[in-house]
Amino acid sequence: MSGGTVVAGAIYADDGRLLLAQRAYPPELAGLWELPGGKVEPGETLDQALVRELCEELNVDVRVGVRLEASVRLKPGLDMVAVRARIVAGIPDTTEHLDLRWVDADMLNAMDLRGEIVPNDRAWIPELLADLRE
Ligand code: 9L3
Ligand code: MG
Repeated sequence: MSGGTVVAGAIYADDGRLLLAQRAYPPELAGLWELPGGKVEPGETLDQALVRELCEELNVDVRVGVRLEASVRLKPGLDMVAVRARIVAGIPDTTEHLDLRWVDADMLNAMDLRGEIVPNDRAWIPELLADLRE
């Protein structure tokens, strides 16, 4: 149950903003904001897993882009990576999350300072801010 990889999507809209999703569980993460995603299943590539997860969680079809540099050790044997993506079909919907929000650099930075981001996802904030400020 412990081995594997979690893949998360840094989804950018055409206007440059980034999609954040508010976790509903577990209790210690509920209410905090993350890059949406989930576990890579046996036999899947990272990209395939991200497409599946974002379809399941947000009801959108995405085109996968370039990975973020930072990877995160969630626990021994379970690592998390993030991949940039764009929506090619659908409008993001909450099936598993409490809420969704499109943010620019200032909004993301303010949310981080207020402690509203899932702690593990904070490793990506420098790269996300750089993308958003491009
Ligand atoms: N996790 C952390 N940040 C994220 C994602 C998608 C997931 N951006 C952590 C939370 C859970 C584990 O990875 O402990 C599995 O994620 P999920 O399947 O509950 O989304
Ligand atoms: Mg998930």
